[in-house]
Amino acid sequence: MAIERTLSIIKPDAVNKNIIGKIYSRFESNGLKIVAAKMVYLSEREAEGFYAVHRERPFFRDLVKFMTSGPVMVQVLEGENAIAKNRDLMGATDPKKAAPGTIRADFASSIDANAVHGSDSPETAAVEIAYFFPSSEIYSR
Ligand code: RTP
Ligand code: MG
Repeated sequence: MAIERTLSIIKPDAVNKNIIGKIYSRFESNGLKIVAAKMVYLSEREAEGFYAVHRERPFFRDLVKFMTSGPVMVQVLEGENAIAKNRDLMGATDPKKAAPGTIRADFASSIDANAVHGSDSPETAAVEIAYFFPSSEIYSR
C-alpha cells in the first residue's frame, strides 16, 4: 500500500478540552506519524480560505465562526493509506452517527464541534497540506 500524507486539524473544541495528546495517541498507535505540526489561531479569512469548497453550503458561516473560536492544532500525518486511515479513526461527521471507538464518537459533542478535520482525498490532502506547511517544514523519517 502507498505511503500517503494527509492534513489533520484538532478543532477548537478538542483543543479547549485539553485532549490534543489523547488524539495524537490514536494517530501514533494506528501507524500514523506526525511529520509536521503547529498551533494556529485562524483568522476569518484563513478559515474561509481553508473551507472554500463549502462556501455555498448553509452551514458555512457557522463553520467559519466555530473554526475561529479558539486555537487549533494542525498536523501532517504520514503512513500507509493515511488519508482513509485518518478518516476511519475520525468517524462520521456527526458524532451521533460515528462508530464507537472513533475520535468523534468518543470526544465530539455536535456536528459543528466535532473535534477533528481530515483531508478526504489525495487532491484535497495536497492542497490542504500546502495551505499550512511549506515542504521545508515537513520532516519525514
Ligand atoms: P471535515 O472536513 O471537518 O474533516 O469534516 P467532514 O469531511 O466529515 O465533513 P464536511 O462535509 O467536509 O463538512 C465540513 C465541516 O462542516 C461542518 N458541517 N456542518 N450542520 C451541518 O449539516 C454540517 N455539515 C457539515 C462540520 O463541522 C464538518 O466537519
Ligand atoms: Mg471535509
